Amino acid sequence: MTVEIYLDKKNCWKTKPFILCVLLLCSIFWHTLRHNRLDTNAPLFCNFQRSIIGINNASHLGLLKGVTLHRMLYDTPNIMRPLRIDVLTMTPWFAPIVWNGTYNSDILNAQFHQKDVHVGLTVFAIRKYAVFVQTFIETAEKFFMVGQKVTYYIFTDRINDIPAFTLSDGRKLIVLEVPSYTRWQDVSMRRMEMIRDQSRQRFIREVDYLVCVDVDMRFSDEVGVEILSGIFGTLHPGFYSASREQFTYERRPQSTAYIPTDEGDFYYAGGFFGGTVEEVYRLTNFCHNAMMVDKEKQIEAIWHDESYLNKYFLYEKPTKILSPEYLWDNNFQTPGFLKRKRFVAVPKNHNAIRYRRELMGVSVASGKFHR
Ligand code: 4GW
Ligand code: MN
Repeated sequence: MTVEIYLDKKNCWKTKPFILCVLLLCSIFWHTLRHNRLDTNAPLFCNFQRSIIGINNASHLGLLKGVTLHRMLYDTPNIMRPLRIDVLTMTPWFAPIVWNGTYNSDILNAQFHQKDVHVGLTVFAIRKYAVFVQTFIETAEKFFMVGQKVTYYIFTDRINDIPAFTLSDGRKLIVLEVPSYTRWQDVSMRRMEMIRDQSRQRFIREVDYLVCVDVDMRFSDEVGVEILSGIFGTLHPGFYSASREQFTYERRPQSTAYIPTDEGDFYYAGGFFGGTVEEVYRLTNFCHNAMMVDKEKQIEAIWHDESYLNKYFLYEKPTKILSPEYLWDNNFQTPGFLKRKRFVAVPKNHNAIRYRRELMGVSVASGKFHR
């Protein structure tokens, strides 16, 4: 069937504005697709190459660069010799668990360099937690994603307390001013909402992967691209040997974070998760919405954002899991299988650094590590 468009010269002035309108609408639609791919209702597109517009369309294949092959020298993998026999290195859903000795950084770095990957590291420093920023950034410069493109995003209500840093090449730091909350539980939980909002507004245009961590920490060994994957979580250092009934999941069925005692894989830590911007958006959007549903019902999950994170990971399984090497606390005795401590809790004087007791929703400030 052919469609003929007949333009009557006399009435042409009537159709022209119509065509212009259609063109304008098309261009607005196109622009929205490109820049607002994280709209809650919009479909999510694969964003591995930011340089390429994010719609799966055969015409984009033509924009892909040709493949260049690089020779690499390293020890051959041996089928008869597993790299670790003392710990679980693969989940039943085929997600690797990252331990020292299970991967080759040279291979991984080469792969990620070829893809020109850009990593965002988000951290919150609200109120007195601003004091942790200096050590956090200084140690990250030594150990976090060395040689990769990195942007630090510091969310704070105290922009004047964030010191200036000299950063290595390819790295930058962005301070995002955010409100503080009266209750400390909200300070911790609202991180989900703020990461979600910035994913949509900023991160999706600026980075490929996000790594979201606590600030009261120091890097003390390498944390590199081996952690990156679609969506990853970290084994909590207090629960790697616990049974599923012992995990401190939310156990009240009224809460959206509820997990029954006959379910659960691992107990994941709230202080270290990440993935592609799209996947982190999905996770943080879920957690924030679940918290809001609970807030309406005047219920709050036992371990706040960590409980909602554990609920999400139970049904949306992480594609990679970081061992406790990536989130350690020296209050625990070092087990024999722990070969490296890459990211370690900075001891804090709870009375000096945390909210005053009368401001807290619970009677005593108890760290999540000491239950
Ligand atoms: C009790 O008074 C508080 S204050 C508990 C958390 C507080 C807090 C947390 C804060 O005042 N300011 C702040 O920026 N945070 C952020 O939330 C900060 O990034 C911190 O690392 C994260 C989680 O809190 P946390 O490190 O104290 O939690 P745990 O004990 O599980 O490491
Ligand atoms: Mn912490």
